[in-house]
Amino acid sequence: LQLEIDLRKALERNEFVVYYQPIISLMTNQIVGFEALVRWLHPQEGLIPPIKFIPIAEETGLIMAIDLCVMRQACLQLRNWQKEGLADKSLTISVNLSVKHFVSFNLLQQIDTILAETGLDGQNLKLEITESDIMKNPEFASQIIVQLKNQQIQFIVDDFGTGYSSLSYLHRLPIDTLKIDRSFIMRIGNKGENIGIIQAIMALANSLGMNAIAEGVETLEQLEPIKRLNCQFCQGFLFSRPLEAEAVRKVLATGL
Ligand code: G
Ligand code: G
Ligand code: MN
Ligand code: NA
Repeated sequence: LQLEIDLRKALERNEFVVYYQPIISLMTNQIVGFEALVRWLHPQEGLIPPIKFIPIAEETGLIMAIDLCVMRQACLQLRNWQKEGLADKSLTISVNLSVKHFVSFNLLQQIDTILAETGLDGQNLKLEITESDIMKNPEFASQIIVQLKNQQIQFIVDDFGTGYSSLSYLHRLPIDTLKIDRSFIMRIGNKGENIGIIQAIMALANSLGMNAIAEGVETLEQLEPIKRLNCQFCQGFLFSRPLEAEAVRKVLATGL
């Protein structure tokens, strides 16, 4: 309960900061976008990672305010990088949405408002929702995804491969990208493991006309098979950790 009170205070005091992790095209080796990742800059405790507060935020419903706060900051930030000439028109920002928020009735309106306030185009915003959250109610999820698609907003299925997708739904959803869960990338190179699951996800993505992002790539050994399987995008410590906005400015100006 104390944490809930603290989270409310943190929202009032704007203590949530956004870090940005580059997403790299494996065709061009260029940064094509960033994933926005929230941290809590606590006045006493310092930087607190999301695993420490997202679960309570979800239980208490505060997650919606946090998600919106992150979305607003991220959209504004990208718009400013565009204005400064640092980000070209195709660069995107991906924002995570928790399922409570995803199914809330006023999500579309809230996103509209943020885009209008920040001046960012819908085509520069992507939303990430986990596979398991989508599959909790795929019929409803598809309605929302279709409406967002009408506003040019693209969809990434996060943690793909861990959520028991109903393939009959997946092929009907206008989803842009499957993000291959980090656990599959981590196991590349382990004794007795192979890249079979990643290969299967790539085959699925290709046949559904979706792109794929390999998440959590830390080594060249992990990168090699991902490239060989023609995975389009990559995100991981090998290229960059999540960065503060100021560090992103440097990276956009001079490269990684
Ligand atoms: O940021 P880290 O690098 O520690 O992220 C840990 C987890 O927290 C990830 O599963 C990520 O999806 C989630 N997360 C990070 N930022 C946000 C956010 O703004 N909203 C929601 N709902 N989840 C987030
Ligand atoms: O939203 P999602 O669950 O996809 O959040 C991404 C999480 O993965 C964040 O916690 C981010 O910091 C983390 N991450 C990103 N790249 C790497 C990586 O290369 N290695 C590890 N261990 N974690 C990573
Ligand atoms: Mn994510
Ligand atoms: Na993930």
